Amino acid sequence: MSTLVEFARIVDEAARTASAIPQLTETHPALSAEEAYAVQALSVARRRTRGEKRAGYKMGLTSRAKMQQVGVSEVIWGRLTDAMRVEEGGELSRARFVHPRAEPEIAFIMRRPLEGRVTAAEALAAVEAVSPAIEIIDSRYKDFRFALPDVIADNSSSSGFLLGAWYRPETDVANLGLLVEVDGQVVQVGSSAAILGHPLRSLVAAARLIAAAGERLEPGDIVLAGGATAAHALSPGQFVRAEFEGLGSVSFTVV
Ligand code: 0L1
Ligand code: MG
Repeated sequence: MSTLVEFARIVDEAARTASAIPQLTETHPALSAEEAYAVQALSVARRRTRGEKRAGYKMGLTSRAKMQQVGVSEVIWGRLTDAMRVEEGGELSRARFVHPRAEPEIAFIMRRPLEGRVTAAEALAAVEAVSPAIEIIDSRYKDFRFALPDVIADNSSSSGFLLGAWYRPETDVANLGLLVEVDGQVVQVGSSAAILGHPLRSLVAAARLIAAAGERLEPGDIVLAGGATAAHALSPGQFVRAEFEGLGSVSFTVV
């Protein structure tokens, strides 16, 4: 069995059983980003064989603060499946994750295919609607610590997402104020402009980066544009609510 196939099994099992694992780069420091994306594809293929369906993509490390934290200047991406979706206003089981965190995002749903190097106008023309969203990230690595190839292999920490109401694609999402509350206390305040200066830039990057892996955005795909604030750690009993200027709110309870 090749090393990449074995790595895919390891990260997939860690996600499936909510078990923390050592970083892959501890034993394989030369693991490249390209190899890590191959591991990601193989691990998501394992989910697909268990019946999970393609739901779209997530963009990660889209804010300067997060890039600096991991020491990179390029955004990363991961794949979404239908099993990661959590109903807006519903419950999120803490037991399904290793150390989950929530971050407010803007989501796009695609109307037309989008592929390769595109302009912001071309990207917008391919969008069916935009919505406020929350991403649940969960690194499967011990202590939420990893090098860039580790996190890419681990599906860029993708583990869950919630979507709010859908709005027309021309809705201005460039610089919307937003906040995250836990049990009524504000824990994060920010702006959608933290997402690469404009969430649409993240969609442009998604089309380009995904094409490098031989894939494209398809009609019906959801694209999570990236975190607009730091991610907040989740514990059972919390009621989490993200409020977006002009777009309403997205909420869930951790059980
Ligand atoms: O969605 C994100 O920006 C997270 C990407 C991976 C890094 C992390 O898990 O914090
Ligand atoms: Mg995110």
